[in-house]
Amino acid sequence: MAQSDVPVSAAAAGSLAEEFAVPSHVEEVKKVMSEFAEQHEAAGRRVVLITSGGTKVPLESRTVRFLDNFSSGRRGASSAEYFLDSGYAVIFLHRHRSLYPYTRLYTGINLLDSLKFEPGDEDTSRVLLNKKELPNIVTVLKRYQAVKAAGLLLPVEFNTLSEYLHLLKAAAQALSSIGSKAMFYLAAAVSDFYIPASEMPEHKIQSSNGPLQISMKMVPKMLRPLVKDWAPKAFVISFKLETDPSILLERARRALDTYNHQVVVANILDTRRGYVVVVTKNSQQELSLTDEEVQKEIEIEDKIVRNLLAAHTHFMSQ
Ligand code: 9Z3
Repeated sequence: MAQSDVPVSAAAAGSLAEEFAVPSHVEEVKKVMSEFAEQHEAAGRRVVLITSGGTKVPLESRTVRFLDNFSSGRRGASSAEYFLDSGYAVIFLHRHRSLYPYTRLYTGINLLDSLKFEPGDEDTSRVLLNKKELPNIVTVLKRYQAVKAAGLLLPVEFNTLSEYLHLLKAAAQALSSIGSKAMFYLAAAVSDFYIPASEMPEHKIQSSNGPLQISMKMVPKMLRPLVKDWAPKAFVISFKLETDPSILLERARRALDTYNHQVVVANILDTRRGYVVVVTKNSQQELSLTDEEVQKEIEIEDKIVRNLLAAHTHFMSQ
């Protein structure tokens, strides 16, 4: 959202716990993330935290309605696979039920249509899989199981904006111990607006009261304390989403100047599957897919991850 680069004071960022209820499991998840990062760093791996999916902002305490940010989670889920292929360990902080690495490839398919029941007695009845209905299932299953067996993927879920903010802070603190070997790949679509708990109606808003007018507050920008205080040595990438191409690059540059992180990946909603611009303080690189690449089912995330991997290596060497 365009207003999202309004700088927020340290005081506002510091009031996170006052403004947004702390989820009960956040300390426990932080410990798991710390152990994950340290274990993989000790094994010589880099660790990337990927955020993925859109946040949900409730309009009522007993929530019937909420404001949702658009994101299918595909960018985060497919990028996770390319990072895993490149030897990274991945913490996947994602919106509950948004697209997930590997299973994302089968979301359009009704699983029950690809199974066949072969009756027999208790010991011999079987369920068979029609491989044609699930393209590349054997290869994908092998990749998924190898990643699982090696403990390379740590999934963490969020639903609301509040959960997202607290878990991102916890993740940043958990990864600070591995310094520049940590990468933050912030692809989630995060709301810029919320209704403070003190101003939120408890019960369902009644339409009998007439048209609805809502006033929302600005969400504190997490990027500033993340880069400055929580994980100052990490390699940080944010995503900039716009619908108007004429303001995209200016917004991306402004975000870099404001937060002082390393990379902004800029994209336009309608063309995001085939075109992005990787913007750094002194460079600007367009990545796109040719018709031939689209035919071959090459994904833009493959190119984004390759580009960032090289940039991360360079960053670590400095
Ligand atoms: C993105 O721009 C992602 O690339 C998409 C991916 C959400 C467009 P999908 O999940 O889409 O594959 O369907 N993410 C960042 C969106 C965002 O809200 N950015 C804020 C902004 O642009 C900064 S944090 O102001």
